[in-house]
Amino acid sequence: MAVLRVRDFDIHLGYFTGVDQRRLVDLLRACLVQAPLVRPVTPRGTPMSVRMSAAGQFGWVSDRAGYRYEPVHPSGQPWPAIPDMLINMWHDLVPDARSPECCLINWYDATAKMGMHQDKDEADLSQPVVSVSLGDEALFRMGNQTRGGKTESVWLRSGDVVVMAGAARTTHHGIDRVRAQSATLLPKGGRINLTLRVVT
Ligand code: MD6
Ligand code: FE
Repeated sequence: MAVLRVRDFDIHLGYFTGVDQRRLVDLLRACLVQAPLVRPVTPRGTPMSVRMSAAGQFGWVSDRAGYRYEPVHPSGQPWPAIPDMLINMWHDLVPDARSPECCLINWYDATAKMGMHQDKDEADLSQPVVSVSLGDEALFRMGNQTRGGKTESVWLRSGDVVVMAGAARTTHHGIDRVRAQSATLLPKGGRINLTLRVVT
């Protein structure tokens, strides 16, 4: 399988086949029945454009009280288990890492985006983040350890998996835009991004 290396990010092109992607979407739908998507607000009260849920021991939550990992969904219910397909992918791609404790589920509609950021709310930044793209294509921008500077962008397609390890783990990155109706995986369109993380 082809691996594209851009600025320390390893992008595994087409890691999941079409059949696997459809199976994964079915498993995620079951997760979202137990832990429905919510639209988070930033600590300042601004609604984010993505909708979020999670699976695993922890989910990442943002509200007026701040950004943090929580062991339960805002409803008070525990998060569902991370599907085995994703656990197997994790151990295949990052065999030396600890087991993932969170699979963040982000749903992007055609207008959603994610500003440049670092993922730094986890206790052990030596552990990787692995990110799965499903559905519509998205323009993924990769920057630097500090804000600003030159960047490089790549269109992520359904089934692609990005490994953020080593220097890439703390590199700024974001999603500029989603290309509407560029995939048929999700009947109503949109994009699902899964990020698996070790939290503790
Ligand atoms: C992506 N996502 O959607 C990359 N980070 O391909 C992220 O970098 C990300 O979706 C933190 C929280 C949610 C995300
Ligand atoms: Fe991120």
